[in-house]
Amino acid sequence: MSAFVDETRFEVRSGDGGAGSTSFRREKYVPRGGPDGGDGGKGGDVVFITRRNLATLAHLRGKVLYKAENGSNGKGRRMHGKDGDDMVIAVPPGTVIRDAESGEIFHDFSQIIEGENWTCCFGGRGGQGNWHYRSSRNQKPTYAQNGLPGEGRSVTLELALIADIGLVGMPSAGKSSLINALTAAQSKIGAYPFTTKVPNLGVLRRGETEVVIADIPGLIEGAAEGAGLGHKFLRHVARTASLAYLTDLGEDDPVNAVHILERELRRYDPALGDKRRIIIGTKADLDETGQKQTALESAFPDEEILRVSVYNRDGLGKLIDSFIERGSTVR
Ligand SMILES: Nc1nc2c(ncn2[C@@H]2O[C@H](COP(=O)(O)OP(=O)(O)OP(=O)(O)O)[C@@H](O)[C@H]2O)c(=O)[nH]1
Ligand SMILES: [Mg+2]
Repeated sequence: MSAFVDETRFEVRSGDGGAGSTSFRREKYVPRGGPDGGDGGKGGDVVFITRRNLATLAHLRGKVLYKAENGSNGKGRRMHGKDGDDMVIAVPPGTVIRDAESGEIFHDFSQIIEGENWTCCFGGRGGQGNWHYRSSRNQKPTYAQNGLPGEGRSVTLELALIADIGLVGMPSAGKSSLINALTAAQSKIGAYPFTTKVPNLGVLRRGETEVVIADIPGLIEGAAEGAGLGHKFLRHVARTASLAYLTDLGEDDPVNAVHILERELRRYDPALGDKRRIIIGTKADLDETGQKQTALESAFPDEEILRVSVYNRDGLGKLIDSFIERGSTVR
């Protein structure tokens, strides 16, 4: 399996236009033929295109320049030079292309669509051959146009997974256990923090409804300053319709964990803190008396709070109902 790459940078360059030709007819018995230089071919474009079978940017890693082909030069007998081939770069849906220097977004493939394309650099136009420059005053033009150069750009590609519900929580809150219980995902589970190093997607299905769930690495206080794995993975939940805040009912203070999470989300992007949310008390089997759950309910009286144990499957049915009801809102 290829490594998960969700950010990469490289140069792109479209092809130069081919030069127009300076040529004169050479025919038997016609000593001084007229101009017949053909036009140069157009340089190839650089085009990004979405492919749904791609899940990462790993296939683009390591190469520093993607260049389209140059147009060929024009030739005698008014022959047009061949246009250069386009450089077509396949990316997964969810890829954001930015100017590597300014950070400005050039294009955002924000929909799950196969074959959406965007031209990043247009190839240079081919030059006109001397045939175009003939006139009554100049029947022997020795001038032909050069092709226009292609354009170059430095781009950064970022992949933001597209999901309906994002699971956020402290390390070991039980995010991966939950996505594995709900979907066919096989996210790694471990009794140590930061088991999950890369985001995982899973699809929860009931009848016609599909809900895409994203499991992302754990967040800790100070993630915005880079603590733990930092908060860059939050880009993967930036576009979800809802967030599920997972808080471990086996811990001393599940209420405070929710506050810490919300704070870290807001520090990354205030809009994340404002997203629709559902609070899920995990590891309900460790809260035998229900005391932790009660604390959550009184701290967030107006919110939807669920309680789940992946160990004894307690509360899973209700949670599935709730996730399905939020439904697939992306597509
Ligand atoms: N008792 C109990 N333990 C659970 C439950 N769900 C998960 N665990 C345990 O909690 C630990 C952490 O689970 P993970 O699913 O890896 O947690 P995570 O939130 O994905 O953790 P990171 O990827 O490190 O952020 C593992 O040892 C799990 O077996 C549960 O319902 N009850
Ligand atoms: Mg995990």
